[in-house]
Amino acid sequence: MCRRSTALLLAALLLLLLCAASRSVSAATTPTRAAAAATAPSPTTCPTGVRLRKPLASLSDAERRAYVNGMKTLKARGTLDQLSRRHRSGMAWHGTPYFFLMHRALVKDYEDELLKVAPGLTGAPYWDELVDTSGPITQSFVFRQDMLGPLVRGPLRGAFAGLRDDSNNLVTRNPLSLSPRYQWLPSGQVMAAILRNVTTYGQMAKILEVSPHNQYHVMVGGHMGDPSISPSDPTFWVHHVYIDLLWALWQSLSLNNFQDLTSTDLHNGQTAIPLADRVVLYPERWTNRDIVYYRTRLCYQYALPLMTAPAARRLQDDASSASSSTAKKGSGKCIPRPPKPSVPFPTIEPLPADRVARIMPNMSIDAWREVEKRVNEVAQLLNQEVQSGHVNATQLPNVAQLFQASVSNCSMGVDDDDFQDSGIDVVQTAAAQLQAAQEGSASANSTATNVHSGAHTGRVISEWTTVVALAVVAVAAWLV
Ligand SMILES: [Cu+2]
Repeated sequence: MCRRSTALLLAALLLLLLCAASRSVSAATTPTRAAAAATAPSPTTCPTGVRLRKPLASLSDAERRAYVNGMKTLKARGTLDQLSRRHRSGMAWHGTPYFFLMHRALVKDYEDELLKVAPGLTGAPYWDELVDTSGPITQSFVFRQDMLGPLVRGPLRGAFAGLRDDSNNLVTRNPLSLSPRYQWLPSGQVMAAILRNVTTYGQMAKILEVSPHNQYHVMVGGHMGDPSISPSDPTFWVHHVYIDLLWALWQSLSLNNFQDLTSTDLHNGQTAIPLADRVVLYPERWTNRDIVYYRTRLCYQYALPLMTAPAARRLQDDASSASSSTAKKGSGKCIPRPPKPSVPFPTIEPLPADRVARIMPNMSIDAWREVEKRVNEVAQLLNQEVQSGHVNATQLPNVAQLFQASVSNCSMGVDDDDFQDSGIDVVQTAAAQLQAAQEGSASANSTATNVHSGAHTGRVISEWTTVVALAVVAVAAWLV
C-alpha cells in the first residue's frame, strides 16, 4: 500500500518534470512570437472603439428616432449640404475604380458627423437591399412613413417632408416602374455568385457600381437619379453604407481582395492604385491604405449578417398590422405577394440608354451593357444548375451565408495592418510605436548568443531531466 502510493507520487513527479522541461524548451525557441504579441499596438488606433453598422430595419425604436432626428439636424446645421457639395466635387471619379475608395471616405465623414448629433447610434445604418428583391421596392421597410418616407413621385413625404437640397429646391423622388416587380435586381444568390467569381478590384468596382449601386439610384429616381444632387435624399446614405458593406464583404473573401487595388480600367495606363497615395475627395485626411484597412483605421465594422427576406417581411407585417386599427395582429393580412417567377433567378432588364447617360455620364453604354450581360450570365448559369436538378435554388449560398462564412476572415486585415502610409495621426503614432517595438526586439536579437544559449540550456536541462525521469521510473518499478 505504502509502496504503491510512493510509486504514484513518483509517477506524478515524473510527469511534472517532463512538462516543465518541454515548456522551457518551447519558450526558449520562440522568443520573437512572444515579443511580437507583447508589443501589438492595434487597440490604440481606435481610442473610442469600433463602430457597428446595422441594417435600418434592425434598429430599436429609440435608434430609429435618433437616426431620423440626426439626419434633420445635419440638414439644419448645413452639414448635409456640405457633404453634398463635397460629393459633387468628386463627379469625375464615378464610373472609375476610384468610385469605391471615394465613397467609403465620404460615408465615413458622414458617419462621424451623424454620430456627433445622434450619439445613441452604434454606427451609420444601412439599407439591406437584398430584402427588397423578394417584393416591390416601394414596400421596402426603408420607405415607411416614419423612416425615409414613401417611395412615390414628387417631393418627399413623411418624416422628411419639405426637405430641400443645397440649392434650396425640394428633394424629390421619381420611382422608375419598369415592371410591378423589379425583376432586374440580382438576388442574394446571384450576388453571392458574382462576389465569389470576381477576382480583381477593378472588376468588382465596375460590376457593383452598375449593379446594384446605379440600379437603386435610378429606381428611386428624382434627386437620387441625378448623381450631382443625390446626397440630398437621405436614401443616398443608407444605400451607400450598404454598397460599402458589399465591398467589405468582397474584401473579406481573400487577402488579395482585401488589399489589392489592381484594375485594368484605370486612367493613365496604371495597373494598380497605390495604397500609399492620398485618397481622392479626402486627400487631406486619408490615404488609400487607410480606406482599405477600414476596421483598424476608420474604426467601423459590419458585424451583422444581412437580414433574410422572410424576417424583414415579418417585421414589416407586424408594423403594418400594428398601425392599422382594423387589422388584427397575426391575421395574415399583409402585403400582396408578387407571382412566383418561372425561373428562380430572373435576369435583369436592360436600363433605357437615356437613363444610363443620366446616372452614369462617365461610362459608355457598351460598358454598362457588358455589366448587365455579366449579371445575367451568372443568373442564367444558376438557373441551369437548378433546372438540371443539380441543386435546389434555396441551397445555393446567398449573400447572408457568404457574409457569415467570411466573418472569420475579416480579422485577417486587422492582424496584418502594419499602420504604414497613413494620413491619420493616431495611426501614425501606432506605426511609430510598432517600429520602436520592432527595433527593441531587434536589439534584443543582437544578443542572439543569449537566446541561443538559452535554447541550448533548455535542451541540456531537458536531457538531464530525461535521465532523472528514467531513474525515477526504475525506482518506482522496484518499489512496486
Ligand atoms: Cu456618388
